[in-house]
Amino acid sequence: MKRIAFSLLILLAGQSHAAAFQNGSFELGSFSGTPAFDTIGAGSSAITGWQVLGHSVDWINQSFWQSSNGRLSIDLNGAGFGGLAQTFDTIAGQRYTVNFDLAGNPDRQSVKSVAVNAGDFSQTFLFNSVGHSFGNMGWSKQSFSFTAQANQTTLSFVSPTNDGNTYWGAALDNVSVQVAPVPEPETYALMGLGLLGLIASRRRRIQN
Ligand SMILES: [Ca+2]
Repeated sequence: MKRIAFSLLILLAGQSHAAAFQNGSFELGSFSGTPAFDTIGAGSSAITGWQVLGHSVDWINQSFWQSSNGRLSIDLNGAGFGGLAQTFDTIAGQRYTVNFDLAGNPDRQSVKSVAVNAGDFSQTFLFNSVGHSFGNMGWSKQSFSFTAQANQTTLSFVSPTNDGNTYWGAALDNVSVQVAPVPEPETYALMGLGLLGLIASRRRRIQN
């Protein structure tokens, strides 16, 4: 009985600290709506669940430019190079898939870049805003997977400060995080074969 009560306590304690990934579409928070975008400075938590990094970001209403999901989206460069980060609960060693929609501020038609980090994953994504407009943003679907290194993971999207897009950055919307699908048995078989090959080549090297 005592053991059950203790287990329950652990379960409840775990739940009270739970911070699931949230607000991936940037619809929640204290958006003023006047004018058609808010410039949100570093350290602000106006956008529910997200921390603003770098200088600032613009939080943009669909009356200014087309969003990809819901009413609001992000220009990662506000009044300077900015970024967003969110920390959420993960299981160490578990693989997750992140999907997001990427575009770029068409007011300055150029290639936008965004450095994306989560767990063991780090990559710069590019979007060319040439030929796009506020009414035709050209939102593109992006996806990657990462392995959680701890029981919390920080997902960040940061504008590199050297791409010349100071006030006209990459645009972001519709971020989601899901547990990655388990690989098919065939994939495991291939991974096993690869591993056997590696062991064999090691053995050869040791013998030589
Ligand atoms: Ca949105």
